[in-house]
Amino acid sequence: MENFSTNLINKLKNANSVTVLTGAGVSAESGVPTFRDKDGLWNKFSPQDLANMNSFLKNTELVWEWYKWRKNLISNVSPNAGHYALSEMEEYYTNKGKKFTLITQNVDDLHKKSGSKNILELHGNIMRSRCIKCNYSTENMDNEKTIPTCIQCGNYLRPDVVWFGESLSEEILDKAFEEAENCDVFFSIGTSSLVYPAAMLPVHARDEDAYIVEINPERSALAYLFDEEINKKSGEILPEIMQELKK
Ligand code: BJW
Ligand code: ZN
Repeated sequence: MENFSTNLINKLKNANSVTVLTGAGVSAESGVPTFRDKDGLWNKFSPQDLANMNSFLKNTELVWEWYKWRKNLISNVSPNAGHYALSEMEEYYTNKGKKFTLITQNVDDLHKKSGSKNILELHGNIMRSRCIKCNYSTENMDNEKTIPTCIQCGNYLRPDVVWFGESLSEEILDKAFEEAENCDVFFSIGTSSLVYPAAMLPVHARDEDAYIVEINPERSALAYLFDEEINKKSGEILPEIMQELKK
């Protein structure tokens, strides 16, 4: 148990509500590249270059090529021990009649696939596409087409994710802030804490006196804020935390 404090386990045992924010690092051990990785196939483009509407309108084929590559990669990987530990944590609290909320910035389906239920997807879901004109939404786009189009109106489909400069769903974001502000323990796991408004969530949790914990092998941009920093991989640490919690 040298990787985390007994204080954390005590807080978790006494918590009535636990909120977790995850980022790309949680899926890294499943083989999904993170956004700011140095060695990805796409590292000549930063997410800022690709994940915005201007790029989509200017370089539609390139942006779709990137998304199709990622969709394909994501469909072929499985959740890792970190995802499973989080779904076990949800079960642990809900079985006790307590609250557990998982807020994710990830657009992959790995939390769902590992059995988590109460998930707030802040940045959408890559498996869904929607029409840029009529908003028709579908999970079954025509993968053969270089640029998939809407079966209702013929306009371009786009991935149903949140790009830079776009607003997050107000309903999901309000709920995320509410759960951050009303929890006893807040985890920020596998995120660089560079992208807003998600990066504000631990700040709000701390302001409302939650015990805030970061799990990340590297220190994030906001590491200094946290009550406890666990500089290890989530797939290694989360199962250990669950094991202690269940004792
Ligand atoms: C491990 C690990 C292991 C590795 N275990 N860990 C100035 C101030 C404040 C805000 C802004 C600003 N200028 C502009 C903005 C707004 C902008 C923003 O935040 N920009 C910043 C870059 C400065 N935000 C927005 O535009 C948002 N919308 C918005 O604010 O609306 C209002 C508005 C409207 C108009 C104008 C201005 C404001 C929208 C943000 C949407 C982000 N979208 C993306 C793409 C989603 C679709 C897709 O997937 O394609 O979301 S970008 C990308 O970043 C993706 C991620 O969800 C997000 C966060 O990345 P994440 O998850 O943190 O990944 P990484 O790669 O950064 O980090 C991985 C971490 O894991 C690392 O730390 C590793 O160490 C760690 N790790 N292995 C645990 N095994
Ligand atoms: Zn349409």
